[in-house]
Amino acid sequence: MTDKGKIIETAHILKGAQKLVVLTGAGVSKESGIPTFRDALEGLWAKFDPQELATPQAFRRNPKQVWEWYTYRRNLAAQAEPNPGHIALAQLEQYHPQLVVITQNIDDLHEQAGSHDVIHLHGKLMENRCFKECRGYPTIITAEQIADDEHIPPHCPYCGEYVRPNVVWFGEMLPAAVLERAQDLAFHCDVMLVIGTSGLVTPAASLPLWAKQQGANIVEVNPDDSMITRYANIKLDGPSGEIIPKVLEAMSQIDDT
Ligand code: BJW
Repeated sequence: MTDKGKIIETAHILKGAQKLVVLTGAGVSKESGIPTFRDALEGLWAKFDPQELATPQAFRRNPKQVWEWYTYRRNLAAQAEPNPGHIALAQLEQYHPQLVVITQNIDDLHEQAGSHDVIHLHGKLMENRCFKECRGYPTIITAEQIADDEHIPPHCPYCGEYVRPNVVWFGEMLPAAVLERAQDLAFHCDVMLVIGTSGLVTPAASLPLWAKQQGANIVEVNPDDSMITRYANIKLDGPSGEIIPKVLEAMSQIDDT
């Protein structure tokens, strides 16, 4: 099938979906200037493997280094704006007002683009919590609470332990309620649109597989092949900032009469 044919078929599948769910990964934010997790980071951080830094062990070993890595990424994210892929996904709500976007991303570009229901599987980059969870999980620490603490990383105002970003590192459980809701959506959708993920990291990578096992159509958007590609019903090759707006445009041209 031609690329145009695949876009049109995708438009029909998405428009006809009873329960559409979107799963996104780092690729959807790449055109906003946020490097994907497995892209080599540039400059100062190029010599570090992100998989070595995103762990509680790394934070215990070298809290300053991990904190500074997140500061670098927070600065990048603060300058980033939603790209046409985020915006087109938010506009999908005109066809599916209850649309849920399940994202592995810790940025808030889906929300900035106007998506109303976004599930963050791996937490939120701009939030902090106590490393000891001294007041229960999660012990969120606001920016005001650490504004006067110049130490890197700052200290928890309740117990004095270090403060860490409110994200999910390797070897940590995903927040139970968040994972349960995502699993439920995967089990009950009839179409899952999977965008910009390598599909290497579980349990997020299992969501499209569970959906597929329940009979859902899987549509993937990714310029490269991923762990999802082999069982996707349709694979759209290309950057999401180009592909998703084209799908939305094709949806608008479907005659409903
Ligand atoms: C485009 C594009 C464009 C480019 N348009 N697309 C062995 C030992 C220990 C643990 C494990 C183990 N084996 C398995 C595990 C479990 C582990 C895991 O999966 N590890 C794998 C690496 C093997 N998972 C966990 O530990 C999870 N917890 C858990 O399972 O708890 C139970 C348990 C505990 C202990 C032991 C076993 C089980 C937690 C996972 C947390 C992941 N956290 C991170 C960091 C978040 C904070 C941060 O960002 O700093 O989340 S890791 C990182 O990967 C980040 C991402 O959300 C996640 C997924 O990455 P994603 O989004 O797929 O990005 P990339 O970069 O991989 O891919 C980008 C894609 O975009 C590519 O395909 C490009 O082609 C594409 N692309 N441009 C569209 N323009």
